[in-house]
Amino acid sequence: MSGVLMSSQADCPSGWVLNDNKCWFFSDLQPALSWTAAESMCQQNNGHLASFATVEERDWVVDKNLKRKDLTRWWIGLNDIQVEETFVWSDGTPYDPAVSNWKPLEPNNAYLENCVEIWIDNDFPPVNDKQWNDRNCDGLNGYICKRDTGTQSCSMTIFRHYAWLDWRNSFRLLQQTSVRDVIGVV
Ligand SMILES: [Ca+2]
Ligand SMILES: [Ca+2]
Repeated sequence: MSGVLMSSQADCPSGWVLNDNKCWFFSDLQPALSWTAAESMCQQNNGHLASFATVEERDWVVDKNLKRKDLTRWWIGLNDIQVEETFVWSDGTPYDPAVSNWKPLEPNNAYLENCVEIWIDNDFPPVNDKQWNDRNCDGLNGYICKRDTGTQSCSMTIFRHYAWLDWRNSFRLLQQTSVRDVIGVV
Protein backbone atom coordinates (compact mmCIF):
# COMPACT_ATOMS: atom_id res chain seq x y z
CA MET A 1 0.00 0.00 0.00
CA SER A 2 1.30 3.42 -0.84
CA GLY A 3 0.12 6.80 -1.98
CA VAL A 4 -1.38 10.03 -0.83
CA LEU A 5 -4.88 11.04 0.20
CA MET A 6 -6.87 13.71 -1.57
CA SER A 7 -8.52 15.52 1.30
CA SER A 8 -11.55 17.79 1.18
CA GLN A 9 -11.53 18.41 4.92
CA ALA A 10 -11.42 22.05 6.00
CA ASP A 11 -7.99 22.68 7.40
CA CYS A 12 -5.59 25.44 8.36
CA PRO A 13 -1.84 25.86 7.99
CA SER A 14 0.38 24.88 10.88
CA GLY A 15 0.20 27.47 13.64
CA TRP A 16 -3.27 28.68 12.62
CA VAL A 17 -6.52 28.00 14.48
CA LEU A 18 -9.74 26.88 12.79
CA ASN A 19 -12.92 28.62 13.90
CA ASP A 20 -16.22 28.96 12.05
CA ASN A 21 -14.65 27.83 8.78
CA LYS A 22 -11.92 30.48 8.91
CA CYS A 23 -8.27 30.19 9.86
CA TRP A 24 -6.88 32.58 12.46
CA PHE A 25 -3.28 33.42 13.39
CA PHE A 26 -2.24 35.09 16.62
CA SER A 27 1.29 36.47 16.57
CA ASP A 28 3.88 36.08 19.27
CA LEU A 29 5.03 39.00 21.37
CA GLN A 30 8.04 39.66 19.15
CA PRO A 31 8.55 40.99 16.66
CA ALA A 32 5.88 43.62 17.17
CA LEU A 33 5.00 45.20 13.85
CA SER A 34 3.47 48.33 12.38
CA TRP A 35 -0.05 47.91 10.99
CA THR A 36 1.24 47.91 7.41
CA ALA A 37 3.96 45.34 8.13
CA ALA A 38 1.45 43.15 9.96
CA GLU A 39 -1.02 43.32 7.06
CA SER A 40 1.84 42.36 4.73
CA MET A 41 2.69 39.36 6.91
CA CYS A 42 -0.92 38.20 6.77
CA GLN A 43 -1.04 38.64 2.98
CA GLN A 44 2.11 36.57 2.57
CA ASN A 45 0.10 33.77 4.16
CA ASN A 46 -2.93 34.26 1.90
CA GLY A 47 -4.86 36.26 4.47
CA HIS A 48 -5.38 39.73 5.85
CA LEU A 49 -5.42 41.30 9.27
CA ALA A 50 -8.50 39.98 11.05
CA SER A 51 -11.97 41.24 10.29
CA PHE A 52 -15.07 40.54 12.35
CA ALA A 53 -18.29 39.83 10.52
CA THR A 54 -20.17 38.88 13.69
CA VAL A 55 -20.12 39.61 17.40
CA GLU A 56 -19.39 35.91 17.95
CA GLU A 57 -16.19 36.12 15.89
CA ARG A 58 -15.18 39.31 17.64
CA ASP A 59 -15.59 37.92 21.14
CA TRP A 60 -14.13 34.48 20.31
CA VAL A 61 -10.87 36.14 19.34
CA VAL A 62 -10.52 37.77 22.74
CA ASP A 63 -12.11 35.26 25.06
CA LYS A 64 -10.58 32.10 23.63
CA ASN A 65 -7.23 33.41 22.44
CA LEU A 66 -5.88 36.78 23.49
CA LYS A 67 -6.34 36.41 27.22
CA ARG A 68 -3.83 33.56 27.25
CA LYS A 69 -1.12 35.84 25.94
CA ASP A 70 0.91 38.43 27.78
CA LEU A 71 0.66 40.86 24.93
CA THR A 72 -2.12 43.38 25.31
CA ARG A 73 -2.32 45.28 22.01
CA TRP A 74 -3.21 43.64 18.72
CA TRP A 75 -3.69 45.03 15.24
CA ILE A 76 -6.87 44.08 13.41
CA GLY A 77 -7.78 44.95 9.82
CA LEU A 78 -10.02 47.92 10.51
CA ASN A 79 -8.67 51.25 9.32
CA ASP A 80 -9.63 54.71 8.04
CA ILE A 81 -6.43 55.26 6.07
CA GLN A 82 -8.20 56.31 2.86
CA VAL A 83 -10.95 58.52 4.25
CA GLU A 84 -10.87 59.86 7.79
CA GLU A 85 -13.69 58.43 9.93
CA THR A 86 -14.72 56.00 7.17
CA PHE A 87 -13.63 52.65 8.56
CA VAL A 88 -13.07 49.64 6.32
CA TRP A 89 -11.71 46.12 6.85
CA SER A 90 -8.53 45.32 4.90
CA ASP A 91 -10.03 42.03 3.62
CA GLY A 92 -13.08 43.77 2.13
CA THR A 93 -15.59 42.56 4.71
CA PRO A 94 -18.31 45.25 5.03
CA TYR A 95 -17.87 47.24 8.24
CA ASP A 96 -20.91 46.80 10.45
CA PRO A 97 -20.90 49.31 13.33
CA ALA A 98 -23.13 46.90 15.27
CA VAL A 99 -20.14 44.54 15.49
CA SER A 100 -17.74 47.25 16.65
CA ASN A 101 -16.57 47.47 20.24
CA TRP A 102 -14.86 50.82 20.69
CA LYS A 103 -13.52 51.97 24.01
CA PRO A 104 -15.28 55.02 25.38
CA LEU A 105 -14.33 58.20 23.46
CA GLU A 106 -12.72 56.15 20.67
CA PRO A 107 -12.02 56.40 17.83
CA ASN A 108 -10.55 59.84 18.50
CA ASN A 109 -7.79 60.20 15.85
CA ALA A 110 -5.73 61.72 18.64
CA TYR A 111 -2.32 61.26 16.99
CA LEU A 112 -3.20 60.84 13.31
CA GLU A 113 -4.66 57.47 14.21
CA ASN A 114 -5.93 55.51 11.21
CA CYS A 115 -5.42 51.90 12.29
CA VAL A 116 -7.36 49.91 14.86
CA GLU A 117 -6.15 47.69 17.67
CA ILE A 118 -7.73 45.51 20.30
CA TRP A 119 -6.41 46.78 23.58
CA ILE A 120 -6.78 44.24 26.38
CA ASP A 121 -7.04 45.97 29.72
CA ASN A 122 -5.34 43.99 32.44
CA ASP A 123 -6.75 46.04 35.27
CA PHE A 124 -8.72 44.16 37.87
CA PRO A 125 -11.59 44.28 37.69
CA PRO A 126 -11.26 44.60 33.92
CA VAL A 127 -12.15 47.99 32.54
CA ASN A 128 -13.34 48.27 28.96
CA ASP A 129 -12.04 44.77 28.43
CA LYS A 130 -11.35 43.61 24.84
CA GLN A 131 -12.38 46.94 23.35
CA TRP A 132 -10.95 48.81 20.36
CA ASN A 133 -8.81 51.90 19.94
CA ASP A 134 -7.62 53.72 16.85
CA ARG A 135 -3.84 54.12 16.97
CA ASN A 136 -1.16 55.60 14.74
CA CYS A 137 -0.40 52.98 12.10
CA ASP A 138 3.34 53.16 12.84
CA GLY A 139 2.81 51.88 16.38
CA LEU A 140 4.25 48.43 17.10
CA ASN A 141 1.73 45.77 18.07
CA GLY A 142 1.05 42.08 17.94
CA TYR A 143 -1.40 41.14 15.24
CA ILE A 144 -4.17 38.75 14.25
CA CYS A 145 -4.53 37.33 10.74
CA LYS A 146 -7.55 35.67 9.19
CA ARG A 147 -7.83 33.61 6.00
CA ASP A 148 -10.07 31.15 4.22
CA THR A 149 -9.50 27.45 4.63
CA GLY A 150 -9.96 27.07 0.85
CA THR A 151 -6.91 25.54 -0.68
CA GLN A 152 -7.08 22.22 1.11
CA SER A 153 -9.81 20.92 -1.21
CA CYS A 154 -7.15 20.20 -3.80
CA SER A 155 -4.24 19.53 -1.50
CA MET A 156 -2.67 16.19 -0.95
CA THR A 157 -2.40 15.04 2.61
CA ILE A 158 0.51 12.80 3.32
CA PHE A 159 -0.30 9.89 5.54
CA ARG A 160 1.76 7.21 7.08
CA HIS A 161 2.37 4.25 4.95
CA TYR A 162 4.76 1.43 4.83
CA ALA A 163 5.58 -0.14 1.55
CA TRP A 164 7.37 -3.37 1.66
CA LEU A 165 8.63 -4.73 -1.59
CA ASP A 166 10.24 -7.97 -2.43
CA TRP A 167 13.35 -6.82 -4.18
CA ARG A 168 16.37 -9.04 -4.63
CA ASN A 169 14.87 -11.39 -2.10
CA SER A 170 14.71 -8.83 0.69
CA PHE A 171 12.12 -6.53 2.14
CA ARG A 172 12.83 -2.89 2.21
CA LEU A 173 11.04 -0.16 4.07
CA LEU A 174 10.46 2.43 1.44
CA GLN A 175 8.74 5.23 3.18
CA GLN A 176 7.60 6.24 6.58
CA THR A 177 5.98 9.61 7.05
CA SER A 178 3.97 11.14 9.77
CA VAL A 179 0.29 10.47 10.33
CA ARG A 180 -1.88 13.40 9.47
CA ASP A 181 -5.21 12.26 8.17
CA VAL A 182 -6.16 8.71 7.45
CA ILE A 183 -9.93 9.09 7.71
CA GLY A 184 -11.50 7.06 4.96
CA VAL A 185 -8.29 5.32 4.05
CA VAL A 186 -8.38 1.55 4.19
CA1 LIG B 1 -8.39 58.34 11.76
CA1 LIG C 1 -7.35 56.55 19.76
